[in-house]
Amino acid sequence: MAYKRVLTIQDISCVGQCSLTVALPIISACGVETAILPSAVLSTHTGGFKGFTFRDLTDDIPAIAAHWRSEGIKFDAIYTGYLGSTKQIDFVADILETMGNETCVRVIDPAMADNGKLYVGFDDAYVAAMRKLCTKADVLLPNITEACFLTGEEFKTEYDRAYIDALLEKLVAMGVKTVVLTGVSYRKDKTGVVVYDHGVYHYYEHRKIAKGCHGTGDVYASAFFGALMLGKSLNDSARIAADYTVECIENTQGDPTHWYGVKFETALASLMNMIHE
Ligand code: PXL
Repeated sequence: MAYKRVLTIQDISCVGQCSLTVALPIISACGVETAILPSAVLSTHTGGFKGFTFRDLTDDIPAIAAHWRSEGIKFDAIYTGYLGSTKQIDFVADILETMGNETCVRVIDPAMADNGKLYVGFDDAYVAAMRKLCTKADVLLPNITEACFLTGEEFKTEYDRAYIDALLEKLVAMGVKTVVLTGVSYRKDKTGVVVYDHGVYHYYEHRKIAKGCHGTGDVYASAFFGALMLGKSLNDSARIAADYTVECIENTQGDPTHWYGVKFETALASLMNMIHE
């Protein structure tokens, strides 16, 4: 497998085990050179800490991209996550269009919502900009809440296959090639991930351990992306990332002081075994 250089664009939450502090170690551990573009710097993530700081890096992005262009830097893949502002999304769209090489794979996690609600600080304008960005995705990685915000479908906690099919079809109608939809639960104590690739539906079901663990979307997306970069198929990458994320949650369960993220470091060895199988 050729050595790959990828770019990931998301925030640095200094404390909280999400976004870049998760993506960089996981993707690097997969053996992939990982360049980063921080969208913002926060003292912590926004999901439960009070009084966090927020430094928006939107205005730094054009100069960073211009420098990379002058150096002739291109990427084999680009993976975007939590972005810092509505204006920034336009800059990120430009990077997605111009900074990839000919075979560049563009993976977008529209990290903006969970459990039926937008994250603190996001509004309808942000959702509209994210909707536009998502049309550029080769692989889109939403949870059900994000899929609802992107498509205008009603958010439901109980649903059937027809509801999920409608979400997937609407996302594809936006121009997305492949959707990896996380947190799809058809029965008690189980959840799973749907890979919808060019109209073909594939479901990987796994145990549901705890409800809504923080940062698991980023852990999942990073492991999925790392596995995909190593040449694993979409379905295998989705399964490996799910098994890894479940193990991270298991290793965190029972520690009430660790409410803000998952101990993803403790399961990296398992992830390595799975991706090198
Ligand atoms: O895990 C998603 C995420 C990333 N970055 C920041 C967040 C969140 C979720 O709340 O607040 C800053």
